[in-house]
Formats: sequence, C-alpha cells, structure tokens
Amino acid sequence: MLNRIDLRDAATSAAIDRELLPRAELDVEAALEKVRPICEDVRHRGTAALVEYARRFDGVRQTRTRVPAEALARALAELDPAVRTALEESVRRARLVHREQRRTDHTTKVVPGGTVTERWVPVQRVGLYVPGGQAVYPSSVVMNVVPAQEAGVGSLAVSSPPQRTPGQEWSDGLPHPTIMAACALLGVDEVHAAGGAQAIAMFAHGTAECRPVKLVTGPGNIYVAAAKRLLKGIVGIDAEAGPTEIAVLADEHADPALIAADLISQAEHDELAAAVLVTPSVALADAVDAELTRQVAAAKHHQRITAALTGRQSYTVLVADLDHGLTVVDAYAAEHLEIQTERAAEVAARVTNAGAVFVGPHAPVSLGDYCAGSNHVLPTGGCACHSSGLSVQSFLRGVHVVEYDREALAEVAPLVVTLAEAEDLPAHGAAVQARFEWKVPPRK
Ligand code: HSO
Ligand code: ZN
Repeated sequence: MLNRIDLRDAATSAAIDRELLPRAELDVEAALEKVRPICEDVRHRGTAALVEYARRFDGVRQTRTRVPAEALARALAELDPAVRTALEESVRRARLVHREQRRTDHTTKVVPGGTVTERWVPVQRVGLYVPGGQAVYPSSVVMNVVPAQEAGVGSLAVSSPPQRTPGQEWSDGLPHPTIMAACALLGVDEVHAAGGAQAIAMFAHGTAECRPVKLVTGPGNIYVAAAKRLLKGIVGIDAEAGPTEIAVLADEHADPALIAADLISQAEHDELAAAVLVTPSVALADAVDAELTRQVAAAKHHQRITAALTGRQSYTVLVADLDHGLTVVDAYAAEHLEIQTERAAEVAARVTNAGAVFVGPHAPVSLGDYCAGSNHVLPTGGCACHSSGLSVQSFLRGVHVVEYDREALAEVAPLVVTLAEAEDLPAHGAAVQARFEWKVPPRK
C-alpha cells in the first residue's frame, strides 16, 4: 500500500538529500494571494467583514463573533460527562508537564557591582486558533490554553470556525459545542466564532469585539498558515503548521498491526497527512502493508486515509540497519516519531530531530494527541530540526535587566571605547566616557 523508497545502497553516503524523502506539496505562496484581500478587509471593516466571510465560507448567519457567556456555560453543562472526564484528565496531565516548564528569573553577577538579570515575562495578550474543518479539536484547546495559562498570560482569546447545524441551512454561527465546552472548562471566557485567515486577521488587527493580540498560536489549514506568514511582524506567531506527520522507525521485533494502526491514526487527519515507515526489515515492511490494506478497509474515514497513505508524502524507506535508519529519521525530522525496536529507549536517546518521540509499543502517537501530558502542537514539514512544539516558553519573553555601578562601568569603559572605535561607531564610546569626563552644566 505504501510506496517504497529503497535506500539500502545509499547507507554509506553521508548526507541524505531532502528530495529523497518527499513531503506533500503545499503552495502557501499561492494561498497568500487569496488571503491578502481578506486580511485587508478585516483590517478596514472589522466585525462586518468577519460576518460576511462567515456567511460566504462557513454558511452561517452571524451578527457578531464574540460568543456570549451563556453559550459557553450551556455548552459545558450539556457536555457528555464521559468527554468531560477525559478532557479533565487531559488537562490535568498537560498541566503537570507544562508547569515544570516555567522559568525562574536568574541574576548573574558578572563582576563586583555589575549584574545581568534574565526576567521571564509572559506575553500580555494571545490569540489561540483552534481549527474546525474535517474534525473538531477540543484537544487542541487544551494544548494551546494550558501552556499559555501556565506561562501566566494575562489575557487569552480563542477563535474557532462557526459551525453549520446539520440539516439546517442557517444556524447562529457558534463554534462547535465541544470546543466551547473545552474553553469553559479551562476558564477561557473570550471565545470568538471566526475561522481561517479572517480569524488570524481579527487577532492581528483587532476589531470592535476583539482587542488585537501580541501573539497568535495554534494549527490550521493552508489559509491559516498563509495569513500567519502575511501578518507576522504585525503579530507574533508560533509556527506555520502543515499537515500531520508520523514516522515510525521499526525493526523485525515490532508488531506490524500496531504500526499500521498508528500510521492510519495520523493519516485520518487529512489527505495530505504523511505516514512514513523506516525499517531495515523487508518482512516487516510487507507485513505492515498487508495490515494497512486490512485495517484501512475497516476504517471509518477510509477515503481520506487511503488518499494520505497513497500520496507522495507517505512511504516505506528501506534502510541498511538501525544506525542508517536513525540517519534517515533525523534527516526527515518528523513531527511525531515512534521507535518500535528492541531496546527502544536506547534508540530513542540517539534521535536528534523530531517534534516528539514516542518510545516502544505502549506509547502510540494518539496517546500524545490526547492524554500523555505532552503537547500536540508540534513542528511539521521538517521544522523539527530547528524548532520545538508549543510550550510555556512559547508564551514567555526573556528580558535582560542590566545593572552596573560607577566603578564597574569605569573598569570596563576602555574596552567599550575600543570596540566602538573598531566598529567606527565613536558615539557609542562617547556615551560611556561622558559618565566620567563630561561636565554637564547643572540644571538651573
Ligand atoms: N495529531 C494532531 C493532533 C490531534 N490529533 C488532535 C487528534 N486530535 C497533530 O499533532
Ligand atoms: Zn492526531
């Protein structure tokens, strides 16, 4: 079922060309041209533009984006108790992990009389985007809100696309009830019904109902990614999230049925989702293929799963041995990487590029999607080689506070002057010398 890429003969070549491990083609630049007028329109007309796009793109009638408090409370009251229990446990575990990510201010005594303090300051106001589309993601509410709250962000707004009630041509244009319930559960009281590029523009520019934010986080479709690219600078962004990816590094000891189930679990997200198996065992590759054929046929969303698994972005890579496999998974830098080998923890410790690593047969990616305590907003498209997933750190800024007394400044002044002259910036040196040489006439 999966395409096969045989790299066994390439085991000795040092670098693995990105072209050898293809990804889905996503033309964010083309989407940029579509979202530019939408973002401009939201900037000029605010809520009126958002209401119009909700009618045009989401098929709902709205008069405003802000969800009334009663609707949030009602959604929580009507939430299926089993879903509530599961969400509460997901939140509890995420808090345990994210709380430990908090940073403490630290003062370094550089010289007697000279200190630098690093102060960690939360972003004041953030906008968290929760996608709608093919699935509903209350779990993404948890994964965005928990780190922001643990970082101490003071003001937090969530936006998610308005839903159309099935069988009803027009409805009142609220986000999915489970999304609203998850917000209420987490104590988020500012929720907007806005989706796509227009929601990102609402956060960046602000409207009468939504004050502008300083930072936008959360995944979304290609239009959301394009709007983030366009508005970056006006507003901070976490990342341009692409389609979900799972890579599995496995040897002949792995269970092919479990590997197939995990590949399918992420293929279920999107036709462009990537599922990649890296193995030295042809027998395992064959067995996973057979399992995929069997399991996909029985899967609810088999059409989009099949599209994802047969797309250019999904394949089996045959490697010479596990060391070679590690080189391949590092080159690929998957959003999610499972290690299904003997001594999985030892192999996992050698991975350098992955958004999150899932070790052994009892840590499937879907555990991490919901209830492991880890975050599921992770770098895609190979960005795991330079970026991390969402965390408390995403919502903090480190500010250096510099304090020197007169003696400490006097001691280092000649060095500052030397460096300033070396850069031909003599005013820099003069500013330091002024503390000691200039006689500023006293103010009358
Ligand atoms: N696997 C997705 C997250 C998710 N899965 C949400 C289910 N719900 C991207 O990491
Ligand atoms: Zn998932």
